[in-house]
Amino acid sequence: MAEIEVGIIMGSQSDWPTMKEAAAILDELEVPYEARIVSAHRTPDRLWSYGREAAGRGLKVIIAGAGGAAHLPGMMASKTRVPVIGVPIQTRALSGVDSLYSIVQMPRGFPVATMAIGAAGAANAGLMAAAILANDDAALAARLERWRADLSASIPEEPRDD
Ligand code: RP5
Repeated sequence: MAEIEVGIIMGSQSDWPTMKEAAAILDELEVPYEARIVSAHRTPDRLWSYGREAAGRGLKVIIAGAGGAAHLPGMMASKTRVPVIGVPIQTRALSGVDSLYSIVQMPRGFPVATMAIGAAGAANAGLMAAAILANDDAALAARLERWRADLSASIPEEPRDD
């Protein structure tokens, strides 16, 4: 079985419907991944050990989704040199702007590659992770090129009345 190089982590079970969008893209592109609940606030020790072990376990990219006071992506970035892609979960109270601001405004030295709020951001996180891995994987690069070409080909030139 292929080595797992992508970790999808999220602050809560309630984030999974959004984070599944990243998983679905990775499935389409045949990129193996693991998915874990790792909360910055509720399971800080789990966050610490995940971050401490990430590089040694061979992870190449971490996709981290969290909502509200969304400290998971930034804290993970502070704990590992493995690139972290942040996904702001769309919250009910503040529509995910809280999540976005919590994730995007990192201090110099500890970057998080922050995606759009919600499902589109999660899907793009999957694509971003695949693009990073594709730099060193010609077969994956070909699958990603095909995926992008198929998407372009699916867009009609003219709008239609439904
Ligand atoms: C964050 O709090 C999680 O990432 C989630 O988006 C949010 C709400 O979590 P639950 O109360 O639904 O478990 O830590």
